[in-house]
Amino acid sequence: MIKGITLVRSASTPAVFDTLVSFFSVLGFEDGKSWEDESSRGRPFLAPLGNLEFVDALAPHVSTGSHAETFIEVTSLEAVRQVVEGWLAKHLSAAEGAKRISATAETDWKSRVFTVEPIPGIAFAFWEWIDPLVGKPAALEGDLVAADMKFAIIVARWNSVITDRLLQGSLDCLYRSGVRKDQVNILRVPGAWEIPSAARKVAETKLVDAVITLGCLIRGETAHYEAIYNEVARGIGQSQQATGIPHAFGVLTCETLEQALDRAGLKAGNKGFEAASAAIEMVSLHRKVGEQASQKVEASS
Ligand code: DLZ
Repeated sequence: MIKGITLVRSASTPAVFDTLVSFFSVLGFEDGKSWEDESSRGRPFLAPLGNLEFVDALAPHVSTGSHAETFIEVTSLEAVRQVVEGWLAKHLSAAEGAKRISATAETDWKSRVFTVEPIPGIAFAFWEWIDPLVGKPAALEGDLVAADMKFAIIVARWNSVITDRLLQGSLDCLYRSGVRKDQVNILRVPGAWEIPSAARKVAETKLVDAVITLGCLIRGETAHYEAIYNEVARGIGQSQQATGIPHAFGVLTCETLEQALDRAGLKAGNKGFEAASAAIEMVSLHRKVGEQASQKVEASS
């Protein structure tokens, strides 16, 4: 039944309102729907989680000097601090800015916190758990560090105006994640139909950590669209199962060329980038599962 919590804070003047809006706008909150009527205006800032917390006796102890009523939990306190310092430097003198932000301090509830007063007397506390896994269900997750990974990219020539863009997206993702050119083997095949065979051949060599498959089928222009699509998807899946090497699926299935363009970097992201990112994550996850298994074996022997 309960859906969300809105804490309404009235700003004492329009200038205070504008300052608070300016400050919160740089912090990465999701924008809510602004509203305005004859006598007032509002600007919501949305957070993924919220809770209303009553405290008996003392408020959470924060040894930072300012008394904050609003505590904002973050996942990268140092990065948030940099953004806050940037905002202070832009709006205040260095001496005044330094007075408005506290040092980052450890709390007695296993967290780190700093407070900041974008308006004198209105303090916000930003904090993060020292152990980033607190409150999360224990789960293994791959990360996106790929400096020591090798990839094959299988790219179909058919609809190359699309698949070339997917390839650029994949390479962009790999290079930004630390992969060097010599760690990427690009294989071109005639059309999507040929992707599974090439994917399997290269995966069987075991010389790559993952295979990224890129192609584009357009329903209106593809005879036996369903038959081709099903076989391509099945073949890529089978190659992944049979070889144990992660295969990322970047084969677009679109109604029109326009839709394909949107998914190849125009309006709806670049599916080549997403496929490469999924490939990196899966290689990382495979490695972590392997490490976990060998630690368990060591522990039991
Ligand atoms: C033949 C064909 C058709 C009609 N459409 C597509 C398509 O939309 N996308 C694609 O990647 N390939 C297409 N092809 C080519 C087949 O995938 C295959 O390359 C040829 O049938 C040769 O085996």
